[in-house]
Amino acid sequence: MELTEVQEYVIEGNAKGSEQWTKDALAEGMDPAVIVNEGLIPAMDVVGEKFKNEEYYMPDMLVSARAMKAAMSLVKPLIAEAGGSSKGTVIVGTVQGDLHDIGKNLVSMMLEGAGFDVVDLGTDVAPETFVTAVEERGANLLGLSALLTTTMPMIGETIGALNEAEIRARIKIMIGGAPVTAAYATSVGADGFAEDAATAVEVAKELVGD
Ligand code: B1M
Repeated sequence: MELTEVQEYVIEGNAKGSEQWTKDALAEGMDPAVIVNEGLIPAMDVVGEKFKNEEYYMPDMLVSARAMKAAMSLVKPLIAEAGGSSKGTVIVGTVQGDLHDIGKNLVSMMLEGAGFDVVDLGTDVAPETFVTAVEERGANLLGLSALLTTTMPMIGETIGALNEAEIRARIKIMIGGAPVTAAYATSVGADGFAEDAATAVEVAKELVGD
């Protein structure tokens, strides 16, 4: 089975196609991580390019996102299953004002796969909601995702809210998302930055001292 086929299904927004292709690929023994990293993610990059070039509009991005999610829902349990005993609890969420969740969900999935317990707060998460979760969940790590240059400052706002609540020292913070950089992470006082889901696992392990 060719990975270009599932890429096409995602690019054209064919959720039934991407789901069936993924079912067949898994039945043939394809590695779920290969499906994600070499099939689904590159396809979303093409969708982003098309949007930038005004070949695609919002509805096109949405149907592609749906096709990606249909495939991801099949690989997620398999990646999570590989996990093993808990390495600690991670709270993850996309910052306030930002509705992008595909990357954040991938990071969650890979963290679960690596043996972390993940508490996913979803998208458009207010700084106070992160503060409450850190206070209540006893987590060792907080993961903040932002996909828009306009919502990136909410990472700094969230870290500021943790400082104000005097609980910043309780938790390590990892950040990521397409516009986020290592330099930005340093500038807002995050403990770590990861450019993709695989690196997020490495950084998370380092931050919790695994
Ligand atoms: Co939006 N969008 N979008 N969008 N969208 C982008 C991000 C954009 C780059 C497209 C473009 O112009 N080329 C652009 C942002 C420009 C900018 O700010 N610089 C953009 C825009 C402008 C918008 C709107 C403003 C459009 C509008 O309304 N005019 C709007 C904003 C809505 C909002 O959030 N308030 C909008 C809406 C949407 C949809 C809802 C239609 C949909 C999201 C659906 C969903 O997520 N459920 C959507 C999509 C699908 C995209 C693109 C095409 C794909 C994003 C994606 O899922 N990528 C995107 C273009 C692109 O990035 N190629 C685009 C695949 C995913 C696996 O990668 O999310 O980068 P990514 O995650 C990676 C890494 O970044 C990293 O690991 C992940 C896996 O490797 N990572 C972390 C992510 N979070 C991490 C956290 C970590 C560590 C690593 O630690 C905690």
